[in-house]
Amino acid sequence: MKKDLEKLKQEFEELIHKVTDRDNLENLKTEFLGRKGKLKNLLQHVATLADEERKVVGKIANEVKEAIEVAYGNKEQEIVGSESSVHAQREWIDITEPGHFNEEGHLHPTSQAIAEISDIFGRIGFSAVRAPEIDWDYYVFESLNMPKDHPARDDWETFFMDIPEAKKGKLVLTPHTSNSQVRHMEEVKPPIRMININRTYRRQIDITHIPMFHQFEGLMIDKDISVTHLKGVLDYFAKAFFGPNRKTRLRPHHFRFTEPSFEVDISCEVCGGDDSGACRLCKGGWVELGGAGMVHPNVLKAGGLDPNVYSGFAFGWGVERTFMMREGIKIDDLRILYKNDLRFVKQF
Ligand code: FA5
Repeated sequence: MKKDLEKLKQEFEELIHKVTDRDNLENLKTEFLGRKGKLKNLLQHVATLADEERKVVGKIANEVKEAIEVAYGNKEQEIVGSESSVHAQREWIDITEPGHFNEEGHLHPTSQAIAEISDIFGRIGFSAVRAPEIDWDYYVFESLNMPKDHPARDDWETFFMDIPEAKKGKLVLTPHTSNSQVRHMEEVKPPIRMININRTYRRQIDITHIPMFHQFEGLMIDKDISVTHLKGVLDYFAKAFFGPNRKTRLRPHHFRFTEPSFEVDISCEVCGGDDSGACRLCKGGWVELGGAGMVHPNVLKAGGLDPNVYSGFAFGWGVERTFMMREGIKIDDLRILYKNDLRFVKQF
């Protein structure tokens, strides 16, 4: 039996040598040390041996069992070690390698311009308001002293909603932001300093016109407001937005809702205001940005204000045109702003 035990130990040691994974290791251990294993099997007649011999065999059996357990333990360590090194190799990361960054978007140039315009006017106390983008004919035209036959009220210029007329007329996709004027006067009493920036719509499309564009409307009303204040505010804006060397010019014009009315020009960034006509961009030193004027007495009345007490000015400029005239922008076709071409948008 001693020999058999020795052989068993040797057999185990030979077999364990070839084992490379946990499952086979466990199976081998069960095969030798399990309840129905080889060692138990070998020792089943030990009780029939004489006392002396039983002690010796029992001692050897314990030594064999211990040796098998030690060999098992060592193998287990070995397998765990090799498993973790395989794992480490598979999962290896180079912490010095530069990471992958998600591309960060940014605001569209028009939105950037809107934020900047609001901020510039905010600094001189103009509070931002938001008049409806779809509004009644009354606020868009009628209350602004525009007669029924005014060309802007024609279907070819303005988008009218296809729904029945109500008390304040048809519903209109606002073709300008001036609908904010009487709306604001109805809500707030002077002194008024407001800026309304919104989307506007017209039936126009070419290199300087788009059907959906943005305007910013400024309105200031108080006692003794004059053209000088208008000029001061516009100059302040031009210098803040375009830079200290730019100037504005008021050119006589006609709007139904202002009297007197002006077109506002900005000195050309390319020639710096050269009036010789040599500049290819502006042909005279100035570029038109929008309209302005002193609020018409009829508009003040529509807003519930007495024109003998109050006066004010208003202006309405295109955001896209204003942005386009910024130093270094050099956009020669306004439509590119809304073509969703990332190569263009990413430049700003
Ligand atoms: C008006 O819309 C007046 N409401 C402006 C105003 C307000 C005058 C307050 C007096 C007092 P006008 O139609 O000129 O004016 O448009 C003003 C500006 O909007 C233009 O100078 C231009 O910058 C911009 N604009 C007009 N139509 C378009 C268009 N289709 N695409 C892009 N910008 C446009």
